[in-house]
Amino acid sequence: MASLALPPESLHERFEQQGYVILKHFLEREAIEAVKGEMGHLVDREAEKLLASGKIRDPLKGEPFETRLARLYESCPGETPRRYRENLHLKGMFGILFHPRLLDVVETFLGPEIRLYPNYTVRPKLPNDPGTQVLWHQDGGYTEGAVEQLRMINIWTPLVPARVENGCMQFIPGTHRMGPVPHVKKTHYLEIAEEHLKPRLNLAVDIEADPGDIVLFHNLLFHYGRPNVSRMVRWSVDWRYQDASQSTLRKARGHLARSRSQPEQVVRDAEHWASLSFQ
Ligand SMILES: O=C(O)CCC(=O)C(=O)O
Repeated sequence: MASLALPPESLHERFEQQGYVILKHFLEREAIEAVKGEMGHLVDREAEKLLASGKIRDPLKGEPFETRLARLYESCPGETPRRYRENLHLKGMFGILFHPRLLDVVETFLGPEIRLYPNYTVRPKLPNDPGTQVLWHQDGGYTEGAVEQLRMINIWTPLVPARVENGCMQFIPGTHRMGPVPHVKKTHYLEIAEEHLKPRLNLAVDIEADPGDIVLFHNLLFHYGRPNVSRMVRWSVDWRYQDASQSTLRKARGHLARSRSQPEQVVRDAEHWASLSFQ
């Protein structure tokens, strides 16, 4: 595990310029394994459901984490889970969502009142599955209101190596400075309106990353997940922090991750997190 490669000023400068920064080898192995363990349990439950409904005969218990979910749904591809969110109140998620060193970095951007924004997701991006292939968007495109005023930092981290072949993300550097742009509804996801996207697509960069790497990006940065043309599930986690003194601009309020003004409201530990629910 490495310490920060760049001092906070350079991180901020790069974030302001490009709209993202990557912290290599940031998370400890145990934190990642804890998330994978929880996801393994969720996949066990998927297998039990498929077994009970007669859609599979073998729950594939020995199949590796990287491929099991895809193999389980081979016979019913239209029914694959797209994401896990409401069911992430699990002890093993606490270590990354409330990671102290990550919150230290986030605090240098947002100040001491930090909310875990009510948009935290584990994505099993399945091979050749349009339902899990997120289209070009700004995160702010999914929120109504004055999104340009939201003081937020988005976080993305892979649970398996994310490469071009299995659908790593792409970013268009600098696009966060354009402010919010219109999005159009497509079958599964919103997409940035063509007149804003097309002239900039040639500037897109691949964000290949390994487990342990943390990608911080701006709420208005143009980004998408490439198609997964491998045989592997590209598992990843994305979540967001916000200045807790602001409104979320959503019905849900999220959870306090750090606070000097209301320390008693902060999520304390893994047991506390697991006792709470999505809100
Ligand atoms: O993981 C992906 O492919 C897309 C994630 C994403 O769009 C996000 O974190 O906002």
